Amino acid sequence: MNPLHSQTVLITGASSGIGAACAHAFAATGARLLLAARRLERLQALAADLTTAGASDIELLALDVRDRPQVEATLGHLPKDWAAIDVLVNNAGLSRGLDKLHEGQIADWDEMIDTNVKGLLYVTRALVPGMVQRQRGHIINIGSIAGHQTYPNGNVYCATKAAVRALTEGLKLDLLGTPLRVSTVDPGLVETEFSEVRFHGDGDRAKAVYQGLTPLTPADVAEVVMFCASRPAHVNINEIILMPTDQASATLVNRQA
Ligand code: NDP
Ligand code: 8X3
Repeated sequence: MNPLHSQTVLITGASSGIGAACAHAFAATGARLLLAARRLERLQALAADLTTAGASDIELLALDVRDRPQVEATLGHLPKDWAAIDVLVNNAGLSRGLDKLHEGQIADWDEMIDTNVKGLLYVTRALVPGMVQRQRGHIINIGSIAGHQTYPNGNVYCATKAAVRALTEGLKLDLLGTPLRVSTVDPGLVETEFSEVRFHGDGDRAKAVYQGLTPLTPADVAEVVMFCASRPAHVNINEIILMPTDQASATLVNRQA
């Protein structure tokens, strides 16, 4: 039987892209899924698809990871059967804008920092104590190549992903001596709604990001998340960077005209 069968997996940002792909991948192992995001209707549609594909144990959480009281109330009072989370996928995140730092929109910065850094921290702080108490658990953060290499105009988004990298490392250090595992999966270009969100709904600009190259798919990333989650208990995958074959660094891509 798959080692993830019947394990309880919480995925933040499950309503789209990489998070939704992770939901499909974990569902295929027979895992029990707690799917969280702000757009409940999207989660309901995803749950319907997963159920059609054979999944049965799914719980949905309308959750804004930026809202600390909501995170604490929701994750602190999960239904009894759902409280013992085995795998946490901290995926909720976004970029807003692509501007020079000195010309950036402060509202964009706040949204990225509140979501990618503070939101990830709130969720982690709410769930890891239970994992420590149970002496069981795996935290898988979705970082980015942007956390390793800062690119022009990426400033604050890159800083949030550098923070995710530091927090992953810090959590691993702080959990030494427990059986808990901590990983970060750090992709390059993945075609999702990411760029549409970054460009505030400008679909043409978003499409251009992936034009002329073959980007990663959300399923490619989910496969790597599954690899981390399915190692034997004594193996901790600390960090994986993956990028399209058409990408060599945060800024260098091979585009066909
Ligand atoms: P999508 O825009 O497709 O998905 C983002 C997800 O995050 C959505 O489900 C969204 O749900 C959720 N989310 C955003 N803000 C919040 C919030 N405040 N509270 C709860 N959920 C939230 O993009 P991706 O799938 O690409 O992004 C997923 C992760 O992958 C992000 O952390 C991103 O930084 C990272 N990443 C993406 C790459 C890419 O090229 N696409 C590359 C490297 C990393 P909802 O709006 O319903 O709340
Ligand atoms: C998303 C990948 O390179 O657009 O984290 O920042 S990138």
